[in-house]
Amino acid sequence: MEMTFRWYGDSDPVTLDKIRQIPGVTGIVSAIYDIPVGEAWPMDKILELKKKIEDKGLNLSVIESVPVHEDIKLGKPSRDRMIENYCTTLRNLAAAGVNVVCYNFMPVFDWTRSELDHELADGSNALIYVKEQVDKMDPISGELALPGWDSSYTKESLKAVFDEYANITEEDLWNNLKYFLERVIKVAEEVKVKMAIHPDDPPWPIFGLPRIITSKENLERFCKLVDSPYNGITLCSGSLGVTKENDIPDMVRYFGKMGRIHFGHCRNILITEEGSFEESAHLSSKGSLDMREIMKAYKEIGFDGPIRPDHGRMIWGETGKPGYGLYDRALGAVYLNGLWEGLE
Ligand code: CS2
Ligand code: MN
Repeated sequence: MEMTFRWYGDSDPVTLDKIRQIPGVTGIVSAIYDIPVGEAWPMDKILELKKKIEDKGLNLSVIESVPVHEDIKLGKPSRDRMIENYCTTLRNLAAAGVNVVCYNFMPVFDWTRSELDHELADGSNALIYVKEQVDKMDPISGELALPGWDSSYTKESLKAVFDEYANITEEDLWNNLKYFLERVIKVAEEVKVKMAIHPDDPPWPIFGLPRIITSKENLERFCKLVDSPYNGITLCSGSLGVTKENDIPDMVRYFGKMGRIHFGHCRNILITEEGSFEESAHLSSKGSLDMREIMKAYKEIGFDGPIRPDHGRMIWGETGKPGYGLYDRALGAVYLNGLWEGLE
């Protein structure tokens, strides 16, 4: 297992100099943020990113994410050109020595929460999801924005994309995902890049938009869409773990033994009531997931890929990108490393 940490590039207040002082973190998870979704990532930008990271003694272990253009998810005719570009990016990443790529297939929105700085009992601030509040949110009012979301939408373009999704069923989304994978995995195999889909967060349909990467059954279906070891998963415990039916250690063992887990996101969450949750500290006793059992499952499958702590709370007065401060994620990394060492 390689412990990694997400870095949002030069504008990230959590600098590489800080990250490299976290004991046991050797890998960086990053991306190129200034290329429009759907365009190919040029070689020089990839090499520049890699050099910055390696100059600090760290590895560029994972790209999170190479985003999938909405036209691909919608199955529009323009998707062929976008998929072509996606394949070029994979070839370029491989040529630069990067071999794990994370992405997701969630329509329009990435992760969704109702509050980004909810104060927990200990005075720290966390992202939370309260079903009742999300149910009342109007995503096309133009007033909502979450850091995980594509900020390039205007009120009008958001309305337009919602209209397009009105005709897309879950089965359509499965078909569009299959179409994408059939083309991309062929290239991934050729250049040896492990593709790792991130589960939907939360793992249920939101704002009337379909979501399919949500459960063991659906992940199994996903693996079979294109039955290749390069068609794999980012097993995100905090995304899948908010429904009790998703047994994370079981999923780690099951998909791990199939050789399909290429990246682990290890974070805890506290289910507060059905359909609602808080992002707790990583420690097992603070949330609903048994983190030791999860790490034990990774140990059992002989996992040697990258793992990262996921979102952290804001503690010790830190401010910054919600979920992506330094302190609580660093505690998470060290805690996960401690569990791992204890399981040796
Ligand atoms: C991440 C996602 O911050 C997060 O929750 O796990 O934004 C993740 O990067 C994407 O869903 C993967 O494409
Ligand atoms: Mn995640």
